[in-house]
Parts: sequence; C-alpha cells; structure tokens
Amino acid sequence: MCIFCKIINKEIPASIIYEDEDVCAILDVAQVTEGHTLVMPKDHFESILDCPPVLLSKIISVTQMLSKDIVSKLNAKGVNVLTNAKEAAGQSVMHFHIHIIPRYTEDDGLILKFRGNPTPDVAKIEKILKK
Ligand code: DGP
Repeated sequence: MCIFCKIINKEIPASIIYEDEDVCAILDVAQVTEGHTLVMPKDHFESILDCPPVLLSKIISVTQMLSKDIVSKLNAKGVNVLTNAKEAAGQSVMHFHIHIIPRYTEDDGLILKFRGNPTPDVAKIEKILKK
C-alpha cells in the first residue's frame, strides 16, 4: 500500500485539514511555504493522467475551496496550484495529488521558472499544432 493510502486509512499520522467521502487534504511534510497542502483522491490513482474526470472535477473544486481558505487564513499574497505526473515531471509519491503552495514573496521557498524561447519559433509551433 502506498504512503498516501496509509495516511488516508489512518494507518500513519498526518495533518489532515479536509476530508469527505472521496477527497482528502493534508499538510505537506516538507512545507515548501507555510500552508503547503496536498489534495488527493481517497482511491488510489497514480497521477492526474489516470484519475476519472468526474472525480478530478471534485478534486479541483475542493482545491479551489481550500486555496481560497488557506490564502485568506494565512494571509498569503497568492498561490501556486500544481501537480506532477510521473518521475520525469518530478512526481515522487505515485498517488495522484495536487499541491497548493501559498505564496508570500518571490523568495519564499518555491522557485518556478519557465525557460521558454524569448523569440517565438513559428514553424516549430505550427509543427506541434499539427501533431
Ligand atoms: P511530488 O514530488 O509531487 O510527488 O510530491 C510529494 C510530496 O509529498 C512532497 O512534497 C513531500 C510529501 N510527502 C511525502 N511523504 C509524506 C508523508 O508521509 N506525509 C506528508 N504529509 N507529506 C509527505
């Protein structure tokens, strides 16, 4: 059984901030920023790529509700909401979860950089579009 399934089944402790019949949210043990939260389905799906769409809608709704609550209660200035799918994308726990990372300053613990091409390659974009 995976570590998040064990948390959901209350076999190991975690700071659970929300749960209903389908969804559970816990404080991330790493706390990248204050209030860093993980929202996950109670049933085991490996990543967003495997999660049934109806359940995914519910998880996203809970994520929005908790994001608003966390931003307001912790007085954050913004929030990053993200999920990692598969090892290549940095997923380390193979039970689908969405990170809620409240933001306070640009230098608060999360470094998120999009290293895009500053001069758009129109031919390349056309090629991708065709795929
Ligand atoms: P990811 O790299 O997207 O798979 O993120 C996994 C996160 O899960 C990472 O930020 C640390 C957190 N985490 C791992 N094990 C535990 C645990 O046992 N308890 C809690 N609360 N968080 C955990």
